[in-house]
Amino acid sequence: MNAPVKTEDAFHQLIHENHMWGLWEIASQMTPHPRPQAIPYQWKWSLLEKVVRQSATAVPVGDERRAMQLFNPGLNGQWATTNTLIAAVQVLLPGEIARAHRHTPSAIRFIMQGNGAYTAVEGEKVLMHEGDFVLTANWQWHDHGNETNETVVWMDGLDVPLTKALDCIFFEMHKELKAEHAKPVNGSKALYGHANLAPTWVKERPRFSPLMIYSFDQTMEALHALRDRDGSPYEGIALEYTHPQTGGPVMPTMSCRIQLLRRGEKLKARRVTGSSVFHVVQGQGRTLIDGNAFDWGKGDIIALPSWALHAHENTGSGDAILFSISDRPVIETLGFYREATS
Ligand code: GTQ
Ligand code: FE2
Repeated sequence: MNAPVKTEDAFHQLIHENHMWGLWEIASQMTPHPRPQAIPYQWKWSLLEKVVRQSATAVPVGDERRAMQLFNPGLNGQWATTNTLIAAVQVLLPGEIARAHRHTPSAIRFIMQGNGAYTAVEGEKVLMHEGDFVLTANWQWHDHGNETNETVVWMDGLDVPLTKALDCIFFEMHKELKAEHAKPVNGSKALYGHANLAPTWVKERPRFSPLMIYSFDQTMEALHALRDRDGSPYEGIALEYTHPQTGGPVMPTMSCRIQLLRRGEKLKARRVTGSSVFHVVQGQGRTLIDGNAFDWGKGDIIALPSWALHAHENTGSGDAILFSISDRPVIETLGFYREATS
């Protein structure tokens, strides 16, 4: 090892004053492996529920959505749950409408509570029920409405921090409260929601999945059809929601998954490049992340930074089901994907 370079002299003062730094001063940033600023962190449903309930009376649903954004404590107040993803919990009371708008960050929703509210995407009402997974891709008009008698709560996931890092954020408010809902209700499900049967007259091949809703019934059917398999030693019976035309991820920036951990199942530890956010759909368990135990139950949301060693375990008396979003498609496209088991 060479002796450390002295950096407090007149020469270094000169370069710093003129917005220059020597590589010898900052070389420690070229770390041997990722060192995320985001930390592993868990938001418990008991807390989320209280906050969501209070938000419903504390703030009206005005032009902005009533969505509680989950800020990672390691990211100094940035609008980010991990370095690339933001997760939020949104609540819509009976009769409420969230104004139509569009933005370049892509969004997904996972319905936590309540049935029958809608997101209208590009003029198509998508009716949502518990456990459904819903898409609002890059630059698509969307408004949310609750024409039912129950409060609905869902998790939002967006690629906001990534879009911001790339300086590609655009946003536009619609001049109307509701965009025109001219298309058939749940039309994308009729067109693309039947495995292995695709409409021959449709020529568009969008970069995002043209299927706007993946219903919980179909998801559970798929998981249970595979419950006697070994699955992955790291993820259990894990399925990716796919783009029906390409078989790839639902969006260019986000991969979304659902995984079943059977009673007593204890998965092996692994680290991967890229960050994710988990949401507990059902059951109880424990995830060890870099040596810290996170005990989870239904409704909890957990941030998992890049390269954190993690292992999931079902500690409950029945199945456990985890939904997750990650930036994997970006990582893979750019050639950065790596994994390690220690
Ligand atoms: O529901 O359209 O959590 O635009 C953040 C930004 C939700 C939404 C969020 C949004 C939305
Ligand atoms: Fe939005």
